[in-house]
Amino acid sequence: MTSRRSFLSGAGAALVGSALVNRASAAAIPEAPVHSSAATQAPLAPTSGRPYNPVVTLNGWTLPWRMKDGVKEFHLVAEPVVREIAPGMKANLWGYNGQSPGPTIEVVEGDRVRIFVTNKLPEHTSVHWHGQILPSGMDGVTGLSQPPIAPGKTYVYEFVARHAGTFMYHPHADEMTQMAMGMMGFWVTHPKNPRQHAVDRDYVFLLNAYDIDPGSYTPRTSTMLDFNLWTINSRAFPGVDPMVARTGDRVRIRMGNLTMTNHPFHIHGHRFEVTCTDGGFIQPSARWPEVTVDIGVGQMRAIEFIADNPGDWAFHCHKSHHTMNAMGHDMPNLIGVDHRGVAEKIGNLVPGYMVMGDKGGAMGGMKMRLPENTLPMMAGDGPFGPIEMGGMFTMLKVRDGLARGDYKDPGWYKNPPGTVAREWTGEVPEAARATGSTPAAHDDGALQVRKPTDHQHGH
Ligand SMILES: [Cu+2]
Repeated sequence: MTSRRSFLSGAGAALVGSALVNRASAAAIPEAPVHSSAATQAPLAPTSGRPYNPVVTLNGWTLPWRMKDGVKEFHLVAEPVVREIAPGMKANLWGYNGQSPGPTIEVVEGDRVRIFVTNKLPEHTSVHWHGQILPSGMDGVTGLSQPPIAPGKTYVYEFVARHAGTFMYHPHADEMTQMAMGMMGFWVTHPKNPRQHAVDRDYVFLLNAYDIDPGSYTPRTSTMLDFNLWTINSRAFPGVDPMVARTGDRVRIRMGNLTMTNHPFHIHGHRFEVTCTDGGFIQPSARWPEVTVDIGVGQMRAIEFIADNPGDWAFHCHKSHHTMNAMGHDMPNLIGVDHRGVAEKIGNLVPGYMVMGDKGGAMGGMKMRLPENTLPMMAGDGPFGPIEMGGMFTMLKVRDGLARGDYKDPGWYKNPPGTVAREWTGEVPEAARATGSTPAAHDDGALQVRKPTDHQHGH
């Protein structure tokens, strides 16, 4: 009886105590906003702290904060999420605050930042603030700079964002698994002076890759190189939103690479300069023009250009396998093989079988039967037919007279009359061909074609 009474009073005390703790912690820890959609959200204009020009996260969003005694407070929740990779395919990933990648964090040079990290994963985690110059104990490397954040626990990080630039965050805990599951987010530290490095439109995204077997939902986490989904912010084209600009806008695109290989990103119709890396902004005198920038593993690059060429321009990784979705890999090469009737016969035995490089790459237009939850290898539809692209591909859409802050997809470009490549219906002269075996070709020092069966002639 006595023990029962003391048990009850003890339990009551514990209840009162935990209620107090909950009230206290509600004040101590800011709310953790959650986002479930993969649509690009409007830039989040700052409502407290120093002014800055916000970025636009492609198919993502910026994490709201609260000011507390002059400190910017954020709350990240590491948790399992469902991400739509593109219409028709969803993946079971891990991320932050409802999505993978997690929300973009935007602060201003000199800000004191406090970030609460709650772990709702089934295993321990940590967060590393890639590129930040901070105290060693805030660097987020499990075992080296801090103990692991156990499931259910909340840790707090605090440091000053010391220099303006382009950064990211990701776990330094069971990385092979956690990065392969999509745990990462973008971080932008804006310059103290909002006029410094100012642009009209500032887009950000991370490059990631997944290995999700056709017909399944969860990435294989032990894959080292042979990924089958190459993604921009965990979206594959045609799931990647276009980047929109008004003619004459100065545009910045910031990209970070958290895959296992490099990605040479290429722009059409424009030239750019690399203006910022994860080490900070580059002096104008040290920049040079490019149309492709290689983004190495673990690197970030920001490019800038004037969008002075109206149109719909491809913007993509130049590795052709990285603009393919899952079905593009491990296919036999049957170019030149006479397979009349064969494809149909094999197709009956092997669903999804198709012939590559035949009939002018009919892949994009072919409506093949796919396993559930599987993207066609290249799927985008354009104004002139299938775009025959997937993966790390999107578009820059430049239009005259857009309003400032208008990021809506303007639809397809209306080309001025006479400016579209067209079929030639006139006479087609015979194409000149070099045979390579004429004496003239030798004398010119032109390309010599060695013909192994021809040894008895010449020489
Ligand atoms: Cu690539």
